[in-house]
Amino acid sequence: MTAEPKLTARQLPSAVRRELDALPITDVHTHIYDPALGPVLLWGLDELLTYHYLVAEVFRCRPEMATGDFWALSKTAQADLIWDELFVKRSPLSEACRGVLTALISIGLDPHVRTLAPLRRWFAKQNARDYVDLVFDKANLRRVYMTNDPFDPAEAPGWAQPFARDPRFLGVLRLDSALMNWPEPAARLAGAGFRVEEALSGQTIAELRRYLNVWCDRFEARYMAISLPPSFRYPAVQSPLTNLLVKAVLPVAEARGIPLAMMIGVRKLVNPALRLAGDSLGVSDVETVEQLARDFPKNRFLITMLARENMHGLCIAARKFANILPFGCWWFLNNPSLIDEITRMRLELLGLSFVPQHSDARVLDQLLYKWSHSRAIIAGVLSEKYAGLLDAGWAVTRSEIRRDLGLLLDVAP
Ligand code: RAT
Ligand code: ZN
Repeated sequence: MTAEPKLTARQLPSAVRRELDALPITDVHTHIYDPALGPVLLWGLDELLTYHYLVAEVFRCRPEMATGDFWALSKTAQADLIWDELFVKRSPLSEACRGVLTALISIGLDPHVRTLAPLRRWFAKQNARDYVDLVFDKANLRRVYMTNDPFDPAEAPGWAQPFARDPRFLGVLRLDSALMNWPEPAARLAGAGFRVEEALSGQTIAELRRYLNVWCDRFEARYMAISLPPSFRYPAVQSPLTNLLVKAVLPVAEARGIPLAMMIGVRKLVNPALRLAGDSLGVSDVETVEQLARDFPKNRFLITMLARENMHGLCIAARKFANILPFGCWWFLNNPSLIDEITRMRLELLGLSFVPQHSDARVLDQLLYKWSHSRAIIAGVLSEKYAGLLDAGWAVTRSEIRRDLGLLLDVAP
């Protein structure tokens, strides 16, 4: 048997790139759905163009446009307007715009059009199930984690009856609708048959745990997830949210052996008129994450934060607590320059013990660009890091690179 050849410095970049392109990825956070759940799975041209990242950008081109006038348009008319403003009248240089081009080109469509009619004709011939296969194949994905919310009116009907699950779509119980802004969710939970009261009595906590277990069972949830404001603190005796997390969520997560994903740093609806596009960010408290990890050593925490300023602190927290797993470059951090910086920093501080990226795709088609853009950056950063090993006198083979990439991007946390 001949030993596997060691890669030279010249061979490294293309070897890393090829291995990463060939790796079927596990996408740990998306907003796309098993096609059996019906219309909650968004896909196609008009959804792609009315993505809230692009909605925010169109208002920058048309500051005089009343938000109400935009929302009054049909989805098709909104997409036409976005195409005209962001792709026809100016070059589509932003990351969200570039993504649309990558997505269209990767399925063989020519985006050099002034009106969308020719592209719409192609999409009109597709059906959701076949399109899922096409996108998974082109983006080379093994599986994606959904964001499942029992109170989402678009999603809930799909779960009313059992159905044959597509094993590529893993369940995640999203907690925001049951926990945030307490006591608002109390009536919602009570309406769903859980005997909760506004006061956090023993019965309320017990019933909330029952809710979590019922829905983790129904979704076959691989983790629970919540998005949190920058003001989130633990310990915080007076905070209903912190109390609910500590008394209801963490015990259930521990008993089920599943992690809790905390996505920290969102300031919801700073501009409510922009709806989904109206959220902003703030610097969050890394000490809170450390204290939770220390006080709940049997729980596992998947953590992502929205502020660039938190990225270094989160790496250090993960070095101190093995039950913290940093994941992804979330939302406003999902841009090439920032993915490059954050991935570099995480590799330097954490080796291979983090999840470099998730897509956060809200529209199936976005998987086509979010992953190809991220693969390119991650491959570039890794090539440099392997080159550093060669400089130090260490040898690297293709199969070692393949193994390492799997540890980063094909994990089911
Ligand atoms: O990135 C996004 O699309 C955000 O609107 C959110 O979905 C965020 O990722 C979240 O899961 O709360
Ligand atoms: Zn998300």
